[in-house]
Formats: sequence, structure tokens, C-alpha cells
Amino acid sequence: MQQVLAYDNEVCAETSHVEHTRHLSPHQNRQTHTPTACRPETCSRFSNSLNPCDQDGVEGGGFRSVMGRSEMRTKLVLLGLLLAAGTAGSTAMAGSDANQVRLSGLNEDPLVLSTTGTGQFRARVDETKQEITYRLSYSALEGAVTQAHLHLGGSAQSGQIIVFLCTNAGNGPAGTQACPAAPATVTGTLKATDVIGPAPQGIAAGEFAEVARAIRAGAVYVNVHSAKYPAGEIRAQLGHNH
Ligand SMILES: [Cu+2]
Repeated sequence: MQQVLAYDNEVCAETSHVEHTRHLSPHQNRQTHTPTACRPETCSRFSNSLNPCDQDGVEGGGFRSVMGRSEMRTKLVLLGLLLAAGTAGSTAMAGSDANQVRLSGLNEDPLVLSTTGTGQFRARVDETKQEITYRLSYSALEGAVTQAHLHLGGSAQSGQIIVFLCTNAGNGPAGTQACPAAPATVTGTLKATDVIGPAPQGIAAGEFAEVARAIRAGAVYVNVHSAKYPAGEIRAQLGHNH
């Protein structure tokens, strides 16, 4: 965080020639000293949750005065999308362990697939509560959806199942929800009791901490299977934003 703020000051200071100190918040800097310095190009270097310029825009601070009409419209559209994304949206998923990834056939392994299918997956790992709250959306699949899982494996590996997110194949643990026909969104909370393995890859059933560690390491992917592509039609590696 400190690194990001320092970077921001440096960029904004290039055009403003106003001396900033690190303990001034970026918001204060912009309102009081650099209304013209922090341009959208600068702001776009930040992720949403860390973007001090966004806060200014929303709160009507200094940044707003230099924000053009089209930029304002873009921001409103983005806000609308966030709101439309639903209840488990940005606020609940904004923790440091948040993962938000886009699923595509182009991420499939061992054979890349070019399909119309797309999807989004968000997960928040709470290691204290030993819970993973997730939201999976998929649409335009070329085959009827059959099941979806988190798997243990790197981006160029086909690993085994850690947990079921949904299934229509009757093969999940008791209580596994059905996968609605696309386009659809499924949400849920995974607990240690939902972890089925994979034992051959070193995660025994119920070993939540090892799953959390694998997610942090980028060794977990989400895969949505369809009747046309039983090995998976769309997929994304957690922690890799596209
Ligand atoms: Cu799977």
C-alpha cells in the first residue's frame, strides 16, 4: 500500500511541481494541491480498491473538477456494472484475499478450446473462519453445463477436484447444488467439510488450510464442464486477472 501511494505522489508531482509528503493522504494532496495533476491515465494504473482518484471522483473532490464528461459517464457505467453484479459484489469481496478471474476456453488444458463460453469467478478466502465465499457466473457455453469445480493444478496442468461448486451429474457430495443452464450464476460458501481432496496430490479431505495455501500460490483453478467438453469448456487460474 505504501509503495502504491508513493508511486502515486511521484506521478502526480511530475506535473504539479507541488511537494508532497508521504503522510498526506492522496485524497488530501489532490484536493488541496494537485487538481490538474492526477489525470485518468494516472488513475488507471491503480486497481479499483486502491485508486485514490476514484474516491475523489465519487466524493466530489479535486479530481472531479478535471474529469471530462465521457470519463464521468465511464465511471457511472462502471458503478452501474458493479451494482448490477449483485449483493456479494465489490464490498464483500474487497478483502486482501479476493480473487476475481475471467473464465475462457482459451485457458483450458491440455487442449486449448476456442468456444463462445465465458464466465467470471470471485472468491474470498477467510482463513480464520475457514470459509471460501464464491460467486461463479457462466454464459454462452457451447454445451449444456454439467458441473463446476475448483481443481488443484497450475495453469498448464489438469489436476484433480478440490471442491464441487455445482453439478448436474449426481456425483458431488450430499448438498452440492445443481448447475443452472447458462447463463447462470451460482454462489455459495465452502467449508473444510466440502474439501474432498485431492489426496493423490497431497490434500486430504477437509484440509482447508492447504487449499487456502494453494490458492495463494496460484495453484488452484476453476473449471466449468459441459456436455460438449466434458473435461472443461471454460477455465481460469485463481489469482490471475485478465
Ligand atoms: Cu472440474
